[in-house]
Amino acid sequence: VEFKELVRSFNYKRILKSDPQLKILVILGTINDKNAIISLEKTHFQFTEDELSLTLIKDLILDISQIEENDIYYWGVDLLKQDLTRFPSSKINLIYPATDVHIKKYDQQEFHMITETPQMYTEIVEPYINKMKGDRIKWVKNILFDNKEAEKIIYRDDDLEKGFVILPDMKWDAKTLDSLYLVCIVMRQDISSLRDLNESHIPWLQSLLQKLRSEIPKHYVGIKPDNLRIFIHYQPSYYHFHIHIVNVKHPGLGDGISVGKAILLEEIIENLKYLGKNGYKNRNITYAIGENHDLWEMGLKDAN
Ligand code: M7G
Repeated sequence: VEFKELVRSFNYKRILKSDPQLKILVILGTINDKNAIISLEKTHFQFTEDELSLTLIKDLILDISQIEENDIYYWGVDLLKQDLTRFPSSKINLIYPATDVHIKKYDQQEFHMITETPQMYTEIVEPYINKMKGDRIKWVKNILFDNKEAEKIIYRDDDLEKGFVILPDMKWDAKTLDSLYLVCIVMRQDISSLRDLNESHIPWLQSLLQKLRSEIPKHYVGIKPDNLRIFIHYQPSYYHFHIHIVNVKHPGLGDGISVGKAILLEEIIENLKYLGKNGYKNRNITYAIGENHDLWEMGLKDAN
């Protein structure tokens, strides 16, 4: 079924999240009696300098309703010219059918900083990760082995051990360079998370990092190698090793690039030099976790 048709048959249940700063609204509902999540994110202004200098401002701002004025100050709301290709109103994401894990992730919740010890990892987290590796990462397998999103891939190395693909992240509108957001997914399937990295991976990670910095600027004019913030998440939502690549000027969506969630790839490589052959399995790792995360009830809440 077509995306548009699915969205049209969405029945509202409740608001999961409404963020005035990010201008994001996430709504829970149903489509054909199955749970669905729609998120709307207001788009960034895409006018270029050239366009602005050529266009009359009255052609962009179609109407204004004044709120107040005082001395030399005026404020109000306005109606901007909209157009699905050039000036869309918002970016829309749909998850359908949405699982409980999806719903809980977006829902309001309390967050806590916890320190995960190696023991907590083996007793609580590792069994959970193994359980989460099936259907939930189908989209990853689709990209790697089934030509999904193939035309969007900007770099591909099919080597099953060393290879990886780079493509636009689902969070990105695939256009606004200021919010450039790419994801790099590795071919190998033996790394579920940061915990599986050790010193044997250093040369591979170094060459991967170098490829990211050399390949991406070739595809996005104006982006320089040092404009890329390159990091991974712990805990990630998906347990197949992947890397986030974001324009350094983009403050990120929500907690996506916060400390306590995002770790620079450079930082990881540097750490691996000192962590020995068990790598990140040996360390305490401190991060933020929401009470809705399954790991919270599974034992992380009793941890600290
Ligand atoms: P994560 O750290 O596991 O989870 O990153 P997060 O969603 O909490 O950040 C997974 C990354 O993959 C995120 O940046 C997602 O937006 C992105 N992503 C997720 N899915 C399901 C897709 C997809 O189907 N296609 C693409 N291109 N990106 C996706």
